Amino acid sequence: MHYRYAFTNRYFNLECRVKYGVILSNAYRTHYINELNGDMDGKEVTVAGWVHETRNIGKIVFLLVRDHSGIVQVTAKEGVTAPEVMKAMDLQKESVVVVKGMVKKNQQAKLGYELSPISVTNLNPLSAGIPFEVTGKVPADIDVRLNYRYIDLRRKETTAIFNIQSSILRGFRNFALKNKFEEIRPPSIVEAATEGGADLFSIDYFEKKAYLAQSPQIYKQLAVIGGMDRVFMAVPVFRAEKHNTVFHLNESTQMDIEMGFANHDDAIFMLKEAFGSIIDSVLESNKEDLETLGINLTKPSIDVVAYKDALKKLSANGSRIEFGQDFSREDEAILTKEYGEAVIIKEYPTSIRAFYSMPNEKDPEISNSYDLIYKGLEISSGAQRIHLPKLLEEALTKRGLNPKDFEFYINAFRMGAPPHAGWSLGLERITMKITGSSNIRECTMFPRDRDRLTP
Ligand code: AMO
Repeated sequence: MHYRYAFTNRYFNLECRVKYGVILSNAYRTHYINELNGDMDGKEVTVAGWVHETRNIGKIVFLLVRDHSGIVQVTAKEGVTAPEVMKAMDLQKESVVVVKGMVKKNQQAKLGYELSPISVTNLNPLSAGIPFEVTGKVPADIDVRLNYRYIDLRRKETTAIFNIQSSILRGFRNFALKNKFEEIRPPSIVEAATEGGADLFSIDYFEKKAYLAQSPQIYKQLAVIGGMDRVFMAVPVFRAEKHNTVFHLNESTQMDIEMGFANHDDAIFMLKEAFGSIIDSVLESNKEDLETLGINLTKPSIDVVAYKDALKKLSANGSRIEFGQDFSREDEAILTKEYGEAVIIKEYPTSIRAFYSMPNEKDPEISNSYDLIYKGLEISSGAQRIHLPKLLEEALTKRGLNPKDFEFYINAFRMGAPPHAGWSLGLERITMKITGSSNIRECTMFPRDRDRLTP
């Protein structure tokens, strides 16, 4: 179905087209640039976007106009184009314009057609210099790009990353909804730590001290104890980690689930499903974006390997790791080489996991915990939780923490808490690995790190 209805504003009098329920155009344009084609020869259209390139060779003036979907050449010729339109095309790069024109077949144009302009309107004349080339002809330093992220987003490589990130979130949601998880909104202002006390940002909360949440951990557990059974969320988390690495942010986004009446095997099964759904979503929606980034994305199979077995493989590969230690970056690279692009390592030593991780029934030295390592980086972490209050108190005491400080949390386990398990997938980390980015800041639209608080 293809409907038309009138949609006007004070500058333009255009028609808005709705196709398959999607509003394709609006008050400023009749078409997105990628909707144009040579078969529309002779048709009058209006496009809106930015001036990507300009070329003036006297009797002919070229503009390349870019919107988020593509680039079209606008060609004005003396004797054909009205003189005032030729004049209006004297524009600086990155000016924001509306071009009304006629589609013209032209074998010399890159796309086989171009626009012959009828009117060119500069919507907001530039009043400041553009800090770097968006065409990519002159590479710009990441810090400069981040300072002007709104300009950086006009580069198609940057747009590709965030288009892909949108599909990752959608893939996660698709997985969760398909498997009957309900979306919840945990608070970001909290009273206590969940992932260890040292890395919290403190804030003034009226007469009290409060903190920004390091993870939605407690709240997703409470939702399950409350009987919601399966919950999910994609939320910002805040960690005051002082180190400045290419894998860490001080504000990141976690995609989490928690499920009731479940153990670690149930949660690992769901983690595989979620990962598969995310890769499918990107493969379905981002062919051009992957091409732009030069990425050949495939959906890997995922082995599940016990920590103890992984240690043997690592030792055979020359690693000095011993039981009770976490994997180094080098170890993670070896594991990827040995087990393939994606591998889940389970049953980590209890001593190196968060206090809420359930010790294994047969061997309490190991826990019912797991990580997903993708292309050499931990992108997800989870565990079956301790749902027995006595065991929870013991786990806290073993780590030198005072159970009294966790009274509100432990109390919830005294009132009918079922066994439960869950995990968290780091949005920026998985984006990093899917897009082949070497710095996590590339995959965060407005990153927060040790030195960056703006824009
Ligand atoms: P964890 O602390 O391992 O687990 O975090 C889960 C995932 O979040 C990502 N991540 C980060 N990404 C960028 N910068 C950081 N500073 C950062 N820290 C973590 C990683 C990591 O795998 N509550 C548990 C999860 C659970 O058990 O459900 C937790 O937060 O991809």
